[in-house]
Amino acid sequence: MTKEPDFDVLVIGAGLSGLYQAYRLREMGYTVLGVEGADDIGGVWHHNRYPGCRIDSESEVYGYFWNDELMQEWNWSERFAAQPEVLSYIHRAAEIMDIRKDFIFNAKVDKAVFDEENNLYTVGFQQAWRAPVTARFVFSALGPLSTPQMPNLPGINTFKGESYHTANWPRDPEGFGPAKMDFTGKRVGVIGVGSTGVQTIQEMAKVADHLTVFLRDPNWCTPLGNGPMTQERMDYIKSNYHEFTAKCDASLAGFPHEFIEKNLFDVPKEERDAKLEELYKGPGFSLWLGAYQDVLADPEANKYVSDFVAQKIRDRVKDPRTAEALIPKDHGFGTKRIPLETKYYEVYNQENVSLVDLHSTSITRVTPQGIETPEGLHELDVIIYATGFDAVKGSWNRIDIRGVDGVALKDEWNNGLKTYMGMQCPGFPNFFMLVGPQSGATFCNIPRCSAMAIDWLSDMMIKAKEDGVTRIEPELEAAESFTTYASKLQGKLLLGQTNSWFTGINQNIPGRDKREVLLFVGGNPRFRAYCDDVKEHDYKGYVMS
Ligand code: NA7
Repeated sequence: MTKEPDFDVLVIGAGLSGLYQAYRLREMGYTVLGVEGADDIGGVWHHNRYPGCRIDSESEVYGYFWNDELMQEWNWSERFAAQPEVLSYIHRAAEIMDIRKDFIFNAKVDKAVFDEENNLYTVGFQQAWRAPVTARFVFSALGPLSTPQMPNLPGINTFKGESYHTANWPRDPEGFGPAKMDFTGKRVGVIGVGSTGVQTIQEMAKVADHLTVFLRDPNWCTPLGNGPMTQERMDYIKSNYHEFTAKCDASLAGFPHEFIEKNLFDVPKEERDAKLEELYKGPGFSLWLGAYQDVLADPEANKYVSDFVAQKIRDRVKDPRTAEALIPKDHGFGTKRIPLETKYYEVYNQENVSLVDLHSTSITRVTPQGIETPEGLHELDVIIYATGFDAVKGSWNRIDIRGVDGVALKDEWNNGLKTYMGMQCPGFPNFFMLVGPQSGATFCNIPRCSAMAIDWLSDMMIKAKEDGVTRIEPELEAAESFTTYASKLQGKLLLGQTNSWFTGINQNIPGRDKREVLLFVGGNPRFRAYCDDVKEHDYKGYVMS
C-alpha cells in the first residue's frame, strides 16, 4: 500500500443508523467523516413531514435503547409519536452523542470506487464543488425507504396546482415539522394508500374542501390505538425499560408483540373470535404481529383473519360499493405492510371525500387542471403523491459503487442479490450496509434492530483495529449460503408469495416485476443468532487481512 486514506471511515447518511454507527466508530478511535445529502440530520424523519406522519411503533420502543441517559431523560407525549417529536428526539440524541460535528451536510455521494492497491474507497459527490474523499472503510446508512418514487403518469409535470411527494414535504424552517400550509377550501387528490397514504388521507379529509383518493390496491389497515402518553405511564416505562427491551428482542420484528403459540384452528371459534376482536382493538401491530402463530404462513388461517378484517371494513364504511373497493382482493392479511389508522375507514363516509377505484377505471393522464380518467377530469388544486419508494435497493443503486475489478454493485444485484447478513456483498471489500437488502434490521423496528447490527459491526471493527486489518470481505460461499437461508425463510411466509415492496415489486420502476429476497423475514432472534454464530466462530465466512 502506498497511499493512506483521508479518513479511516466514511459514514454515509445522518439518519438514526448513520448517527449511531459514526458515534460508535469515533468512540473506538477511528477517524470518521459522516456525509449527508440533506442539510441536516434525521434521515427519513427530516424528509417525511407530511401531515399525519407518525410512527407505527409504540413510542417507547422506537429509539436508542443503548443510551440510558436519553431513555431516562426523554418523555414521549403520545403513545405513537408524530414526526416532529421523533425528529426532535433524534436531534437531542445527536446532541448527547456530540456527533453533528463529525458530519458534513449537502454532501450527496454519487460514487464510491474501491482502490485495490491501497485498500480504500474514493468517494465522490454530486456537488461538483466538493472534492472527493478517501476512506479505508465505508459504512452506508442510506435507509431502505429513502428514495422517493413518483408514478410514471403522462402529463405529470403539466399540473398547474401544487404537487408534493410525501417524502419530500416542505419543511418548517423554524421547527421540526412541516411548513405551515393551508389546505382549507382546496380540492386535494391523493394517490397511494400505503401507510403514508392512509396517514395523509386521514388528515386531508379534515381540512380539504374536497378530497379525492385514487386507489389502486387497497391494504388491510387496523386501528393504531394512539392517545396521550401519561407521565405515570412514562415513569413506569423508564423504571422498566429492560422488560420492553427483552420483549422486543424476543419478537419477530422488534415490536412489543408476540405471536400466540397456538394455531388458529386449534382454538375454539368463540375464543379465537374474541381474541381477534381484542387484538384488532389493541395498539399498534397487535393483530399483525400478535395473533396466532400460523396466520402469516397458513393460507386457511390467514383467510380467516382476512375475512374478519374485511367484515370490520364493511361495518365501518357505509356505502357497500366503497367498502368492497377498500377490501384487498389480491393479498391476505399481513402479507404486505399493514398501515395503521385512526378513523381512516370513516373518512369514506364523509361528504367531502370521494374514491376513484382504479380497478374499475384508470388514470389516463395528469393535466394542468387535475387528474383525468376515461370518465372525465377530476379538477384539483393540490396533488399529493403518496406513492412510496424505490425500496430497499434504491438508495444504493443511485450511487455508482465499484468493487474489485471495477465491478458495479448495481450490476451484481441485477444478476442476483447476494449478501452476507445484509451487511456486505462479496467483491466489495470494506463496504458495509446498514439496514440494507437482506439485513435483519430491514423487516424490523428499525432503530432497535439497526442498533443490533451496528453493535455487531462495531465489535468486528474493534477486532479489525486490534489486528491491524485493512481489508474485510465476505466469501462468496458464505454470502450464497446466507441468501439461501433468507430465501427459505421468506418461502415459509405468505408474504414471500405476495407482490409488494417487501419482495421488490414496484410497478413504477421498469424491470422490478420479479420477486426477490430483499428482506430477512426470519425474525430478530434468528438474525441475531446467525450473526452471533459468525462472531463466535471467529468471523467465519469473512476474509480479513
Ligand atoms: P407504499 O407502501 O409503497 O405505498 C405506495 C402506494 O402508492 C400504494 O398504495 C401504491 O399502490 C400506490 N401507487 C404507486 N404508484 C401508483 C400509481 N401509478 N397509481 C396509483 N397508485 C399508485 O409506500 P408508503 O410510503 O405508503 O410506505 C412505505 C413504507 O414506509 C411503509 O411500509 C412503512 O414501512 C414506512 P399499489 O399497492 O402499487 O397498487
